Amino acid sequence: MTIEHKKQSLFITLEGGEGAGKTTQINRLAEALTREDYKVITTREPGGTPEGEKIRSLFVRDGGAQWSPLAEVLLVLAARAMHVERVVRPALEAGKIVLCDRFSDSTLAYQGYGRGLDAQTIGRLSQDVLGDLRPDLTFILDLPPELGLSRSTKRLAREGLSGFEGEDRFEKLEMDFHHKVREGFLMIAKNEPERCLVIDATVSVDAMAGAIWDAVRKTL
Ligand code: Z5A
Repeated sequence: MTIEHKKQSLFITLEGGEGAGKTTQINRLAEALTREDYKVITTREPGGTPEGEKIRSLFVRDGGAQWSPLAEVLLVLAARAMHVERVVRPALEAGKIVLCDRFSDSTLAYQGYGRGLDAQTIGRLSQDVLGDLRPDLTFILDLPPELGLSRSTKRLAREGLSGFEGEDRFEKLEMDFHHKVREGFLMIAKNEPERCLVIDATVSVDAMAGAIWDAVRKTL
């Protein structure tokens, strides 16, 4: 017997500060959609392709690099160009639901609001990479940075990933930076309420998954 998968192309992104629960919620959402016979792919940025994962290593590891904000944008856009062309667009064209852990809102929140690069520059540089591609639905997982950082630092330590080889370059930035990033995400949500939904990330994993699932069901 062949299983008929439901065809629906939908691009959903999860955004938010460190340790907000994006990976946990993407996995929960992918399970829920798969149970309903949707074809789903999960992916992430920076990364999502072998080339993008190489850029990710440069980008998130604390190897002593002092990237300027503009250089950070160019790095993430190089990874995004590969990701959009090789993974996101083909999956959407094949009628799949794409669940992406961070996307273009992270660039505006981190390099724009966080590091101070102006939004026009980010928008101009992003134009050729994105074309007309925009997420259909974006969940902004919101929590105080102190709580998120304590969760992600514990996870990195548990997995033995802190230190020189760990993905902890951003975790090490000062608290003021993380507050600016949080405000940036909330501003993005305020400016685009039809696309973005803010999810309280201080509540339980189940409560968050329920709120996300309700919104996705309405969109399907
Ligand atoms: N970055 C950028 O600057 N510009 C860009 O354009 C892009 C990215 C695309 C890597 O991202 C870095 O890249 C990021 C921004 C920058 N900065 N950093 N670092 P990342 O997504 O890999 O980094 P992250 O946000 O630190 O990921 P994370 O630590 O894996 O967090 P998460 O995916 O949001 O959370 P999680 O892994 O699902 O959960 C973290 C821990 O909390 C884990 O132990 C869970 O079991 C626990 N958890 C999850 N949910 C809950 C709830 N509800 N209650 C209690 N505990 C929970």
